[in-house]
Amino acid sequence: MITETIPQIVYDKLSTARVIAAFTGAGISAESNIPTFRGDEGIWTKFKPEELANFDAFMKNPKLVWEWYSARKKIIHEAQPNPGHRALAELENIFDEVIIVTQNIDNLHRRAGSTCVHELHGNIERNYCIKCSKTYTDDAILSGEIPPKCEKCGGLVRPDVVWFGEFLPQDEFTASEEAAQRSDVFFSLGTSGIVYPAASIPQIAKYSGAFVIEINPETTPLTEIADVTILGKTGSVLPEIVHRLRSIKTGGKQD
Ligand code: BV8
Ligand code: ZN
Repeated sequence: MITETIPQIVYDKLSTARVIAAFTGAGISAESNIPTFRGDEGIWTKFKPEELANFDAFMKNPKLVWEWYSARKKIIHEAQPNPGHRALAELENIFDEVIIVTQNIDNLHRRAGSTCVHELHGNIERNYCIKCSKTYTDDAILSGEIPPKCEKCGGLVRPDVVWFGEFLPQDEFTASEEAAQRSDVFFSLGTSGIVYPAASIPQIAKYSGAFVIEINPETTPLTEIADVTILGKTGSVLPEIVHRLRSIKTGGKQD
């Protein structure tokens, strides 16, 4: 079902659910003014993410790749969690278990208050030396030369994110698969669903019997496995769902 409003079945399924999982992509952070990858806004539209977010590009032109990442770090440092992130964090007061599986590297789910977050593609606020693995915070990095060099061994420092052609952190991926398998309701939120193996997580949820709800202003390849696709923005649809859920759970007393 593809709809612009929230159908009753969403509330029926949520009211009997125990475990909720949410798979998120760049779209949930769009309303925090962080450009998505494949949208048409943002200063880096002339590059495809695959061209910059890969190790060879980094080794060939570490300065250019670092210019892209330091520009994104600055945008992310100024960004705030939006009502979509906060609604997901609020779900933890309603359900026994809420697990967030994110492709995003912006740390906004944790900053919104979510306590169980699996980061499939790393976290832009962490950096490490490619030679000796010494870790660096952004403060240490952004105040110095670009590309940053390791003070211990002189090696190149890189952002702690998963680039194209690189394996995802095994522990995070395994935990995300398990969350998908155990979820009663599985949200797919603000993702184009084209980057693998991350995009296999919603499929695992579906084939494990979860009720799959997609929220996105447009349909995606995941629409065909979703039970409901709500054509809308997460920053408004998720708070509406949580608001209505709270009143259902408190027996309809309006807060
Ligand atoms: C891997 C971190 C095994 C970095 C990212 C050839 C060689 C090697 C691999 C491949 C290959 N061909 C294909 C592959 C696999 C490849 C892949 O999937 N490529 C795609 C492009 C086809 N995957 C990999 O390489 C992965 N590793 O396979 O390892 C391996 C190892 C060695 C050799 C072979 C295989 C690693 C993938 C991870 C890449 N890193 N990010 C960084 O961020 O800088 S991916 C990047 O894309 C981000 O993580 C992002 O989250 C992710 C997915 O994009 P989305 O989040 O979905 O964002 P997008 O902009 O696409 O969509 C936004 C959506 O939001 C839209 O639908 C829009 O409508 C919606 N939206 C907008 N506003 C709102 C909204 N929704 C709701 N509300 C709104 N307000
Ligand atoms: Zn080093």
